[in-house]
Parts: sequence; C-alpha cells; structure tokens
Amino acid sequence: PVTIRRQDYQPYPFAVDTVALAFDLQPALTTVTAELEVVRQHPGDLVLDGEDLELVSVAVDGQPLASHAYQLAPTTLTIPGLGERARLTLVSRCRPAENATLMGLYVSNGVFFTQCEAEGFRRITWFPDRPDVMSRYTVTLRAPKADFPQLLSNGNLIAQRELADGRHEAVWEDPFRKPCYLFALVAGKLAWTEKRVRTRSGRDVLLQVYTDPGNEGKTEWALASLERSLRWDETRFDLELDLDRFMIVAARDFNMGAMENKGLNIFNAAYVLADPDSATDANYSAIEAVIGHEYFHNWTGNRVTCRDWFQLSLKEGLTVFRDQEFTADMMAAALADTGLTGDALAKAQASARTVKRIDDVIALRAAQFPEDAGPMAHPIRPESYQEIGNFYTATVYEKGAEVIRMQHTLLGEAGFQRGMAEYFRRHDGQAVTCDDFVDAMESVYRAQHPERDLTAFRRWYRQAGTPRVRVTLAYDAQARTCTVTLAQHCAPVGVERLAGDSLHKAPVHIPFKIGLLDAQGHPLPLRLSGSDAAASDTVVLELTEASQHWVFTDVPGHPVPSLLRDFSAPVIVEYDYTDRDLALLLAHDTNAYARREAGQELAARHILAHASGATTPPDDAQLVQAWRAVLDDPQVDPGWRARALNLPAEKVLAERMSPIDPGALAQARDLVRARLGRDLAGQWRAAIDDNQTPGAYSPDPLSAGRRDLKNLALSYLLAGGDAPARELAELQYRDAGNMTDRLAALAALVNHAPGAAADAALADFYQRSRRDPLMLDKWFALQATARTTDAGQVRKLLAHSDFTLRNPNRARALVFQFCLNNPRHFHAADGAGYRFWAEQVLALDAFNPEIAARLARGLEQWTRYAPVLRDAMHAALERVRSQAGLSRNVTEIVSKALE
Ligand code: B3K
Ligand code: ZN
Repeated sequence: PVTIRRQDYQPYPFAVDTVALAFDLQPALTTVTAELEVVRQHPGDLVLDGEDLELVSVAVDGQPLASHAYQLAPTTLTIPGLGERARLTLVSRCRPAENATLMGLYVSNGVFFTQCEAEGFRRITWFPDRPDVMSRYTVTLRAPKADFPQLLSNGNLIAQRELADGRHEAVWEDPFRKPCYLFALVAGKLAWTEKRVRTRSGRDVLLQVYTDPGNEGKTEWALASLERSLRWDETRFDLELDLDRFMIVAARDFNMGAMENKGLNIFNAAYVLADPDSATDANYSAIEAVIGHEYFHNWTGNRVTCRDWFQLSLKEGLTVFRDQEFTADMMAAALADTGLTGDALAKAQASARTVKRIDDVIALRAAQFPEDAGPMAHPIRPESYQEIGNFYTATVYEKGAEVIRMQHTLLGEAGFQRGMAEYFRRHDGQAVTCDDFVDAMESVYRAQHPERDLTAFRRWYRQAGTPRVRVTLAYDAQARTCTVTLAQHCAPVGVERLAGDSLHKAPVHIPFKIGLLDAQGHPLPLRLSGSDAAASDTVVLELTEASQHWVFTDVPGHPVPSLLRDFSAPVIVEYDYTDRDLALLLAHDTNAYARREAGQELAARHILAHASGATTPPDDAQLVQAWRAVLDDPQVDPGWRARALNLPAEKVLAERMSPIDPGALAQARDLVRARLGRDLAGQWRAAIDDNQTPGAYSPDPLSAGRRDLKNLALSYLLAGGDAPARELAELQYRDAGNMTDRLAALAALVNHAPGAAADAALADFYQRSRRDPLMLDKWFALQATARTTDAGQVRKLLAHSDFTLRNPNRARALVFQFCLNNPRHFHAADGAGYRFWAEQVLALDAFNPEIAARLARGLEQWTRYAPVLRDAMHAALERVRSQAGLSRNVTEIVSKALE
C-alpha cells in the first residue's frame, strides 16, 4: 500500500471553475455526464480520480477524444497536453444498487443517496477528488417520477419539469464554491416536515427534515434541534445561515453519523428519528448534538474548508468543540424553563454544563486515550496515512476538540470569538490548514499578552500521545507558601517508537486549572507570588516548559490540591493523593468536575486492587462511606450524582492495568458494585423514590438526570442481589412511559437477574420493536453487551432473521457491540471471541471496507494483554492479514497493529 505524506502536498495544476452534472438515475445503471470548466494554474497534466466507474466518453471543448489521446488506469484518467482553458465532458456509468460500500452513489431502502467524504466523489464521476479544488455546481437529476418523486441536491431548486416515459427532472444550483466531498443528491419517495424561519438579518429560510414515509412523525425533535442550531450559531458565533433552504435527509444505511453536504445534510436515521416510545434520553441528546454538528460545519468546514485531508481536524476538532458548547448552552437554557430562578438556576445551569463536560471526558478517555497509546496513535494532524477513511478518529475529532478548547481557555470567550472572526476575515471561501487557524488565534493571543506566543502550543498538532503531568506540592509552614511544580512528559507512541533516538518530543503548552482546599475542604483564596491579580479560588497555570513551578502565598496549612479542573487539557495527571484526600475532594470540592474525578480515582483504586489479586484486599468500607456522602448530599443535582456514583468504565480501568486481564477486571468491578449495591440499599431505594419523572416525557437535562440516577440506583440494587428490586425492575419495564426507563429496566434484568422474567421482557421488547429498525438495534445491542452473552450466543443472534451485516447500524448493534463493548466474553480465554472477530472483519471487508476497518481496530491493543490472550489475538490478526484481496482500509489497520 502507498503511504501519503503531509509534507508531499502539491497544489493541483488546474482550477475547476464550474461543474455541471447530469444524472440519469437508474438503480441498476446510472449514467453521469460531467462538464468541467478547467483553467490552468501550474504546469502539469490533468489527472482525474475514478473508482468502479465505466468510462463512456471523453470530450475536450466539444470534440470527442480518441482513446489514444488520454490514459485510463485503474483509478486515474490522465488527459495530457491541455492549454490554459478547456471544457471537458465526461460520460460515465456506475451501479448504485450493487454498491454496498455506501460510498459514492448507492441505494438504501429504494432511495438514492450519496456519500462523498473523504474520497467517494470519484465513485460518481471522474474528478480531481481533493478538497482544495473548489467549484460552482449545477446539478440536473432525472428519474422515473413514480419511484423517485423527490429529487434533491445542494443549494437552490431552479427548475423542474416532466419528461417523457413518466420521468421527471430537477435542476439545482449551489451558489457557493465547494469541494466535491460536499456534493450530495437524494432521490426517492420521502416524507418530510418543515418550518420557515427568519434569520437574524431578516432572510426567510426553509428548514426541512426528510425521512421514509410513515416516519415523519418522528422528526419533530430533529427539526426543533435544527432551528436551535441556527439560532445558536447566530448568537454565540455571530454566524448566519447563508442558504435559502436547509435540508436534512435520514438514511437507513449509512456508514457513520451524518454528513454536512452543503444545504443537504444526509444523516444516519439513528440521529434523526425520535419519539418517547422509541428513543432514549441519550438518543435525544445525540440527535441534537449531531444536527448541531453538521449544521455548524456550514461555516467551519464548508465556507472555510481543508486544504488537504491531513488538515481534517481543522474542521472536525473545531466543529466538535462547537457542538459540545451548543449542547452545554442548550442544557443550561432548558433549565430556565423549569421554574428555577436566581442563584438556584445559576447553580443548576453550571451543574448541567459540568455534566456535559463529564460526558465528553468519559468518551475521550474511553476511546481516544487508548488510541493515543496504541499502534494507530497519530497527532490530531496526522503526518501520513494509507487510507484517509481510517483517520476519522477519536484523536482527530475529540482530541482535536480539546485542542480547540485549550485555545478557548487561553484566549477567553471574547478573545476566542475575535480569533474566529479573524479566521473568517482571512479565509472565507478558501481551503486552508490548521496553521492558518492557529495563526488567527495567535494574532489575538499576542495582542492580549505581548510577551507570549503559541509556539509550544502548536506542538499539539504535531505530536501524538497523551502527555503526563506530574504534580508535586511543597508546603513551607514558616513562610506560609505552597510551591506547586508541574512537570510534563510524553513517551513515544505508535510509529514514533520506530524513530528511536532521533525522535525529539518537545514540551507542549498546557493550560492547567487548579484550586487548593484546606483540611476541612474549604476553598483557599489563591494568591500567586509575583502576581497582582486579585485572589480567586481557581487559577489557570500555563505550563510551557518541561517543568515549571508556581508559589502560592498566605496558605494557612498543607493544602489538598484540586487538579486539572474542568479537564482543562487532554493530559493524565500524576499526583500522590491519599485516599483521605480523595474522599475530602469528593465531599467538598467546589469544582464539580474535579469533585467527581476524585471519586472516580478512589473507586478505580479499589477495583484495580481487587483485580490485581492483592494479598490484602482493600477495605471497601471507605468507598461505601464516600458514596454514601454523595447520595446523602441534598445540594447536588441528580445528573451529576449519577455520573459521580457510576463506577469507572472497564476501558478506562484497563488503561491502568498491565498486562490487561479483562476477566479479573470485570469480576473486580462486579464485586465492588455489588458491595455498594448491598451496603447502600436504603439510599438507592430512596434515590429511586425521589427521582420519578411522572407526566409527559421531556428530554430536558433535569428530567434526564433524574432518570439517570434512578436507573443507576436500580442497577446497583439488582447487582447487590436485592430481591424486591427485581420486582421493581419488572414493573418499571412494564409500566415505563418512555424508552429510557423501559430499556434501563430491561438491561438491569438481563444483566443482573437473568431468568424467566428477563427472558419474557426481552421477548416483549422484540415484539414492540418489530417494525422499528432503531428499536431492533437496541434489542440486539442490549444482548450483545449482556453479562451472559458469549461468542456462542452472539452467533445465534447472527442467525436471527432480523440480522443483516449489510446494514451498518445492525452490524454495529450486534457485532461491534460484542467485540468492542463486552470485554468479559469477547476476551474469553479460549479465543472464541477473537475467531468471531476475524470472521466478521473479513465478511464485512468483502463489501464495506470502511466499516470493516472500524471493527478491525478492536484488537489493536493486543500486545498489552496477558500472554494467553495476546497469542490468540495475534493469531486472529494474522488470519485477517493473510487474507487475499484485503482492502487498503483493513490492511493499514492490521499491519500497523502487527508492526
Ligand atoms: N464529515 C463527516 C464524516 C465523514 C466520514 C467519512 N469517512 C461527518 C462529520 O464529521 O460531520
Ligand atoms: Zn464533522
């Protein structure tokens, strides 16, 4: 496989000013006529990309080219000898109904869809398929009207007419220049809901959400989320919708979450359709977040796009940051409607924001930290790739968002917004780099602090790995000072390890938010020696060197530090807390993020000690005591409590275990959970009683937080073997007024009370789900991750008549959930889980390499496991690697894992 390197970037020799596409849509064989106006910019041949296309004809300035006048290779079409300007006409054919890759043009559920990012446009027509070639598009769609009444593409509908033979035609024009990865078309029988709204500057725009007929009743939340996204971008980022019409279309078969095509977003139906009976609180919030995310791309991604795919985080990190802030703002805003006022409202809003922050950090730690320590580790701006589809990663997205967030922390909200305005002033309409973004931010930062710059900060874009920050405190009782030393270190990871001694990793710029507590848990006012800033109870230390120290004055006694408040940087903190320090922080820290973190650290210590088989097992009474204090604290809101009282995820714990023993870890976590369930049964019952949400379902954060806590309490009780709680779970399953409660009760029964009642509930859930693919996905996923489901049982589910590997959501629900989220059974000592994995990777790779490669990543951590498992994983990886005809996608993943 060929490795593409960032340093090899070359501009394209031609500009493509306009593109006219005409589609004769037939599921079996579609003909595409592309007319391109090209203008020479640099010397060189015109090389076009194409994949799985049948070339019918090529003409230059209306003159057909004889076949010796161009070179046709498997994935390129080269036309040499063009002058300054030319009009190319390319006619080609593709086979949408057969296209199971779900890249390019394909048919799902009788509807034509496209997916072009990153390199799918080349499966539609011959084209310079790269983001720095930006053009104006006119698109003509023709199809039989009876089967394809809706014909949609980017921009504005400018003409429509009937054709002979029951066919019809629609012509769309996108007024904005765009790279081809933002092209889209949809054609089929669709139902929709819509709303007209007026933008801030007074333009009337049409918002529409399309889906398969019969499901338009489930688009209300999506449409409302779209309107909120539009408003939020106007108010928080001063960015207005630039189109007259903005469409979202739900697809049943879709490789990822959604796609931000200009004016025509195409979504996985899972991120559009919702009603209280079929969607959980988590679904509602994911829909709002993804709709926001794609909408926000209209500016951060579409108006300003990426020069090349190495710059992917330019749009993704920034847009994830924006969607995270959107959700936080929406959660805070929803609380204003709950009757709270004044201080109580402000407190609840701050807490809701922290809950969002906690959820984002949980996701980062579970997915990105392991990635950053494994063979696929890469900087947020990768240096090289074999297949760009493999780099839509937690690092590019979620760590990328953290890198943007740190710039926000360093500049402040007002400064960050000035930086954004500067970025758009400089680059609107262009394809640019991550450096261009940081340059705009740096111009503001330097104006704020003439003596500083972002030189060390830029290393976040170049270096992979999670930095560790070692914290030490030295208290001087006589001088009443406390010296805080921060030292950073980042070991070589992934391919960096191959560089050996030649690798030089330099310190990065880390905004490190900290507070100090006294022995009673009160916040101490912080005064930094040499600074005349007023005392405050939290400060951001800017660590830019390998090691630096700060002296706090007027410190009355040895303090307990509250570290990395709000997770101000994507790093691992090392500090020698005592268990008492942690309990104190969990009980008193005023920073709700760090407060929860202390409890998680305490729980992690207990679980890891059990898992290691320590000769003197830890005394869990301490942990019970700490958990009881949180349960008894009337001050804090239920959503936060649910997150504070949940135990750290196995994936996060595994990062701290060497070698990783998933069985021991699962057992240890069970043991601790059962103990907490038993010893605090009264408190858990009270939590259930106190957090009912009667009345009409609402996904607002207060109600969702109550359900989180109530359902966590239910699972603790069942895990603790509480007999009456089983009945409670059965009743909750039966009487639930919403999917969140029904699914939580079902999960509690299946996982902690297997038997006749659990089976009956599962069967009932299946009956309720039969006509709803998204509910069936839940039914499969719940079983795939169950404590009782091993590889043998997963194979039985694989044979179920409702299972198909061809639908990515279904494959994810069963196969991915088992391989990636059921560590207890996936890592069975007999290797059955790994053999299953290898079979499924190969089965998927035969028709959908992008999805196969995602599953392939499931074994990349193999070297870190106990020897028996390691050997079996190695064998499974070799089995996949040796397969003839393996895709470039999967080849890259398994060969890097085996390197
Ligand atoms: N930009 C798309 C991702 C496309 C992935 C293609 N392999 C969705 C998003 O991040 O908004
Ligand atoms: Zn995105």
